Amino acid sequence: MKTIAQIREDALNELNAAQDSETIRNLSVRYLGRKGVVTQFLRNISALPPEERPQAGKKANELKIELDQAFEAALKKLEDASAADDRIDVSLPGRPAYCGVLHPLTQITRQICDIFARLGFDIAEGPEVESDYYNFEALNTPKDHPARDMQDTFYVSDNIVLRTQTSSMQIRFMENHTPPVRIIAPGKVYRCDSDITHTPMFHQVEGLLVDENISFGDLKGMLTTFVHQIFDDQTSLRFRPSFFPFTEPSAEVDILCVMCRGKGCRVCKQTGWLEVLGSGMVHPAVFENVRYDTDKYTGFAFGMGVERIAMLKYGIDDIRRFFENDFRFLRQF
Ligand code: 2NM
Repeated sequence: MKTIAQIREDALNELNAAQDSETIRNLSVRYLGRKGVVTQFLRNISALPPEERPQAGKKANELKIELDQAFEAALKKLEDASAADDRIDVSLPGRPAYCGVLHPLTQITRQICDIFARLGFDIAEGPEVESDYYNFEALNTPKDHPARDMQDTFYVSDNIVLRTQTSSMQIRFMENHTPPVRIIAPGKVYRCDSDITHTPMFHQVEGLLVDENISFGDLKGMLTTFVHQIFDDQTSLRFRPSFFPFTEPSAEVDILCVMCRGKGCRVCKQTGWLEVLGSGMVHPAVFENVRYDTDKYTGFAFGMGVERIAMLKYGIDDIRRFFENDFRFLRQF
């Protein structure tokens, strides 16, 4: 009898001290397993004097049930505690609430505008739904010009289009202001076009400077300064002859390929150069449309795609990234 009481006390003390389920399971094996202390005791009952056997057997069986229940209860208590831990792990770091950022196109538009603001340009903004007159006719773009085709321009009605360039704004401005004029027109423009470098809506900044004695040299100086500020002042650039209906002469501004530094690669289509701007001396026909004296005034104009500048500056190869609104992309700039 004394031994049973002793076994019980030892087992319960050890269970009390147990901290984890493995220790408890080991205790269970050690006391109640096939070779366990209680099991051995029951097996050895036959060695006791006959009159003690019934009582010893009864006590040992009771202890077996008591310990079994105690071990089970202790295991369940541990499991419940760890389940509670699964619900709230107070040691987990909090989820960060990211701060919003300016869209990369907003940032680049502002950088472009800031550079020209320091060069004395004012900002002129105007309608995106534009008349055929301001978008094409006043800009010396003839009726049979391919840009006026339904394939290239979004028509709202016969004489109303979504503007294909922001120069329409410059016509509006010139109608209401006499030279000197120094403006840039940033904003959205629309063309029926869609691939990895074209989206049906994109952003442009176009500039216009009109005064007495403005020459192609002024255009070159101004645009060289701009390119050196928006990229960096070591950037090589060239002026390449081109054509626009609203300028004569016209020139494309190229920078040395940022990827291969002029060696020729996939990005520059093996030419070593990347087109960044269109420009030219304003065509006299445009000035006549806004009643500027073509004997007195000359001017230059230029236009650039904001997406294109951003893609070259940041090495982005797909224009659609700008419009997917994936915060992982947008946050990088
Ligand atoms: C360009 C390229 C060359 C341009 C011309 C005018 C205006 F109104 F004066 F005629 N504004 N912008 C121009 C000239 C735009 O974009 C590629």
